[in-house]
Amino acid sequence: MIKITIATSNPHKLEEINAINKNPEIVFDVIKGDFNPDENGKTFEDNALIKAKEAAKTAKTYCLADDSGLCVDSLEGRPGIYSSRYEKTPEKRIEKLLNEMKGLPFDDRSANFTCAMVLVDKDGNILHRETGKIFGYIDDRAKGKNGFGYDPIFYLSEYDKTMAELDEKEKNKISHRANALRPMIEWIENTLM
Ligand code: ITT
Repeated sequence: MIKITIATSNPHKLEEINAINKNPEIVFDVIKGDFNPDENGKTFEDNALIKAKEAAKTAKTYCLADDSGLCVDSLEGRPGIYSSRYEKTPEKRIEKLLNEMKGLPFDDRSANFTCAMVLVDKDGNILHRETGKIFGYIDDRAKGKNGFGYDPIFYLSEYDKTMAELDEKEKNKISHRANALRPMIEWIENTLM
């Protein structure tokens, strides 16, 4: 069995990571106590590494960090790495983004969720990195109750639903997080087990 600490204060991430992982020999646990490192990197990858290294200082296990966000093409990639700091609450973040995009036609509403993952050893040395994406569009209003964050406005034309209207199983098959975690788990199975 291999124990991996998830370097996050966001309980949704642990839930989704546990749902995506199909290997019972890999056990994910969340970092204990307050966890709020200064995410002052310039990319998702930089910020994932900051979180993973910080977690390793106290966890003393393998640590996996997920830095993720929503990148809107017509806003030059914003909110991007600032997704969680765009406004104070998830509802206000959605409202701000919808206002910024008011009146833009469908073709100008393309976006992607990106998830950068980095795995470090107990001393904070980088072992492996993966990045996953999912492509969609920003809807003109919020729909659905599942998931978290910007899911209610992330529209997937192949389902004719927002990410928050998909059931959790479906989201965890196709999400940016799944697209990063699946190859990460494969690497762990092939290299550490
Ligand atoms: P940690 O830094 O402690 O992991 P966080 O929520 O602040 O928690 P990030 O810095 O990676 O995490 O910011 C990610 C933000 O991007 C998150 O708060 C959401 O607003 C958004 N986001 C990430 N993944 C998402 C998803 O699957 N669905 C909807 N929104 C997502």
